[in-house]
Amino acid sequence: MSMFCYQCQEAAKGVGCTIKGVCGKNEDVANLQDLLIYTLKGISQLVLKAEEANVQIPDTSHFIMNGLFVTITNANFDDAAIINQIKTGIALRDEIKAVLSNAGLALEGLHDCATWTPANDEALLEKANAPEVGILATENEDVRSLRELIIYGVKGMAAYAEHAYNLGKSSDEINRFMVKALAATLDDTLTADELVALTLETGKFGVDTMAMLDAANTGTYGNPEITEVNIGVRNNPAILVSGHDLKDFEQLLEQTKGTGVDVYTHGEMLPANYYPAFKKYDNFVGNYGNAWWKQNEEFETFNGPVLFTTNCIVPPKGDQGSRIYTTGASGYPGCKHIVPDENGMKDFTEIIEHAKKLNPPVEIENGTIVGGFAHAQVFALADKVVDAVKTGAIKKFFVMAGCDGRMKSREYYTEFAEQLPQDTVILTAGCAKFRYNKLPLGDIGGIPRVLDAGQCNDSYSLAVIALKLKEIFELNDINELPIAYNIAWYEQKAVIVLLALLYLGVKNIHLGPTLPSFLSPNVAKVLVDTFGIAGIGTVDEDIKLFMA
Ligand code: SF4
Ligand code: SF3
Repeated sequence: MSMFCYQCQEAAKGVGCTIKGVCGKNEDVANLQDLLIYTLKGISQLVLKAEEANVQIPDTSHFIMNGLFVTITNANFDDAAIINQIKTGIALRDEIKAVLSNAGLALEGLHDCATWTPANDEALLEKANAPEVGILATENEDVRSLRELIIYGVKGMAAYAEHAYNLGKSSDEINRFMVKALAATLDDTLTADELVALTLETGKFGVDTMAMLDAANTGTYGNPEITEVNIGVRNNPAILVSGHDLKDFEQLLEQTKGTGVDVYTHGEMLPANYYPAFKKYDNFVGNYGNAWWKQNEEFETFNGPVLFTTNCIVPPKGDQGSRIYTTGASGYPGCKHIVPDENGMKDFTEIIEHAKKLNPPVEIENGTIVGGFAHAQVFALADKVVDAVKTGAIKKFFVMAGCDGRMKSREYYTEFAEQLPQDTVILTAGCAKFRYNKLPLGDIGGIPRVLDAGQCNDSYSLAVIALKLKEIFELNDINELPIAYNIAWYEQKAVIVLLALLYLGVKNIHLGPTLPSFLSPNVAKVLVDTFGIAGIGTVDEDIKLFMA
């Protein structure tokens, strides 16, 4: 076996990718990502030592956050970039060790990840392939399952924390938790019960992180509002922006102003259309295309350059790579990566000049879609929504947040949305929405039957809405609300969203299209017994079950 990865929903054969990732990640990149996580664990162990001894050390929080983010599915395929990050990590780790030694601390009992040092690049690559570095190094499958569940949750948390960081918001408690969680995965004395408790604590910090990002996004760009988003095109050269980072999006809009170059969103950037601050740019045209996995096809007809601010990247087809740019945690070999200056400002001139030389996008759809139903907008409609529930016009809400993906079995979600009774409303967030946000599902007394809160992190809005309804209806338990959860997952941000919902006490979540490969039978049983987590069945059966 040359690699082992089972962190996403498309893990080969529902077990794990062992030769090459279904995502396109090759064995070198997979193993280097494992080594990067290994390096972060070593740093974490030292950070905890410094904390215990009350010794001041260099700040590691942004490095750890970014390192975790780089390893998320479809974020970064660039082996050279990951090697650099590992080297920087080792240097940072050794700097901390020097500070601790100077403070008179005996550095005993450290894990190999905190002591191992590569003599050269070759040794580094060799280490990446070493069995002690990979996921399978933990032999007990239940312990491995819990450790990886925690790590994937923390990866999702780190991604959201980095977007907030880019907008000037961070939290010492959240940063500290990431360190604690990473170090805990090295601790062989922890029992399964303690790891389960840590999993729930991960969910708690997931809620805090999403709340922090929500405050950063809405504090900077205003509260998302009901918006009709144009999905057609104009006849100007244009740039397509994908990923989740709003700060990057704002900087690109600023720099394209008055250049004659239009800007469109793709995939998870669609919700940028809902923010008041971006509406003032008249070169911001709307959204082009669908979820991430259709990008090869849709980038072909878009014609212009594409900027990835985060995941999900699909390996470019043909010469598409020549007009793909990456920034932040994302990366792809051969694609130009744009780095910020010391003030976080990025120069997008090259992309803008590139766009001017290319043809305008070809129209693949036209008309509009509606979205912008984050918490503030829904609260503004609260009277209407509450009335509709009281009169029985709305019988049930379905939270269908999460991710989309390429598996055929995801057609389930389109059919499920189509076949839901007319007196139900879908609450969505994340790229899962592309399975049903263009269906003519109508409205209930003016309330659209699909309410899109935004990106996957805006699942937080859906939780805030649920908690508000619980308060309005004076219920004791969030599970007494007429809300069912049928969530689609793909990558690790969906893992933190799931853990956050579990922490908030939400029960009976259905998760599909398949349950995570990284859940061992025993760990899956704990989730089923304690939280009522279930997979999906057929559309008919599931609708009957949910409506009963
Ligand atoms: Fe396979 Fe998913 Fe890992 Fe890619 S991220 S290697 S598809 S399990
Ligand atoms: Fe989608 Fe990648 Fe998860 Fe942010 S863009 S939801 S899959």
